[in-house]
Amino acid sequence: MAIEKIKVPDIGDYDKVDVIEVMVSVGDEINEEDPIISLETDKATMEVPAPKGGKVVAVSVKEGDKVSEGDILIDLEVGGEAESEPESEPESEPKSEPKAESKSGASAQEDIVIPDIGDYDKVDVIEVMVSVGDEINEEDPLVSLETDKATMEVPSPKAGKIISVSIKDGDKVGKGDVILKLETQSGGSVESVESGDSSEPKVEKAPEKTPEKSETKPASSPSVSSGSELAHASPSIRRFARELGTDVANIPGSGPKGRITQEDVQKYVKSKMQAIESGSGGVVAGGAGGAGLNLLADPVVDFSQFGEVEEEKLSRINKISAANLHRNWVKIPHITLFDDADITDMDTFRKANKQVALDQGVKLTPLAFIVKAVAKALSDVSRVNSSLSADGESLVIKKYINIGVAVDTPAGLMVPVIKDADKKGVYQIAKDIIDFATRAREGKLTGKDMKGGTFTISSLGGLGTTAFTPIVNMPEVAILGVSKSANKPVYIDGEFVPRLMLPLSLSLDHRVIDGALGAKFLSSIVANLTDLKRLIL
Ligand code: CAO
Repeated sequence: MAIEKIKVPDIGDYDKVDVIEVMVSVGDEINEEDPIISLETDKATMEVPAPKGGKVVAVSVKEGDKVSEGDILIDLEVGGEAESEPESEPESEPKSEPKAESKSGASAQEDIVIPDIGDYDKVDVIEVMVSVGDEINEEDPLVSLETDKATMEVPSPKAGKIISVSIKDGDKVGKGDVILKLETQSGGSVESVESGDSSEPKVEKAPEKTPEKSETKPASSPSVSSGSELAHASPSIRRFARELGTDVANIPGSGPKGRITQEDVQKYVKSKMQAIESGSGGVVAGGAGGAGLNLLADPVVDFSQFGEVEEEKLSRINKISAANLHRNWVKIPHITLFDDADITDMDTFRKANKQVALDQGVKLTPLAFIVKAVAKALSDVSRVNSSLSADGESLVIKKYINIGVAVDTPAGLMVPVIKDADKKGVYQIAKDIIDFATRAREGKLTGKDMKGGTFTISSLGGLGTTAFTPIVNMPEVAILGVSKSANKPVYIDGEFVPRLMLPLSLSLDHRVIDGALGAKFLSSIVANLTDLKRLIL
């Protein structure tokens, strides 16, 4: 056994690149090529694969770090003898493959490599268009590469059957790197073949990224699309779209950074055909029909003509949560139920224990009790603790109860998750909330802290509000909004008495939970908060 330090490989010209995800933890057994971390530059997202398999014994980076070539990522315990230079060479040279005998008319295997791509050293692979087993013709596109100035396709210099593919989306490649191994029928040279004699990669100008400020999108274009010249699509996808008689400008991309894939083109054309068949032809692309999501394009307004303005860049978290909230708002048919919980007794109990808790370093706010009450309600009404399966065919009911708590931070909203909330006491939950809120505000939460939630609570109780309509945090199916408690007159036994009432707002995914079940669940939370003794049942 030997310990090897796995470092950041050559990542081109970039220095101090954002770590957006760490995919391994101490104790993980990983295989060669398993992704270790995901990095993001302003132009691309790339994964760093493990150069060999082994057991992770230390992880030196976390999400939010910035790393450069040579920085240590993990310590890996690998089998066999320690190497004299215990540093991995992550971007290893293409291994020299046993070369096939050259027999005229017999099959031979050839490495197809990246041809001369001009002045570029390492460029991004944005799309690998072939897979093992594919039969390809000469000139068929193999990969699409992207520099900051151009997108280019590398065509195959020969016809044959693909035996193996050595690169994947997100890799960086340079002249001579092996793309794939091809079994050809003609035999001939078994040398590594630069992709095409005539094979200058086909270059297409990279999309201009900044639209004209004054440009106004036609009302007919869906807001998710940008103009043809702005669409993020490789030359072959543009050609494919043209062949089907459509324009990439109309097609929303589902690939990384909104890239348009072949499947996107097919889906778009299919939806147009269906619209035509159903008599609403053309509506999908916009028009006055009002069907579907034929939204008007966002208005482009020069606000400075009306007064002084200041532009503030959105943080990465702002942008990620905006995209998630938008999807959740559009895709989930929401209903929101409201109720007030009488927390008079709970608050008396909380206040009586506040100092005791403080002596143990715990600030006891109503939220810890609310988390506990919700955990109990989730175990009693388990359908709420579920997610729709990706194919929409079934409901996945989770046997664990992990409650996310929305935390307001200077960088935006974050949702750390209190794991196994049903098994924890109120003190422990309060501790978790303080720990998460502190780390969230210091930007120290890890990806793991925010994963695995089964339900979310968003509390504005410390700030105010009497009610609000929170947005369900997909793939969860419900979220509880908590507003500020207030003393209100409640009619009990023939007279009005002052009681401390806590307003609750429960938003539901109506595809999964109907109003009756939602009301049952909300009543259960209210009952748990009103009578804390229920929590020990
Ligand atoms: N009613 C009345 N008072 C409340 C209350 C409620 N529902 N909830 C909290 N309070 C009180 C607390 O007791 C505390 O008072 P004291 O300091 O006198 O004890 C005060 O309000 C502040 O509480 P807090 O906010 O520090 O603590 P918390 O446990 O209630 O919440 C956290 C922690 C991290 C959830 C909260 O600080 C936060 O970030 N909330 C924002 C959530 C958010 O933005 N949601 C998104 C809404 S939709 O976009």
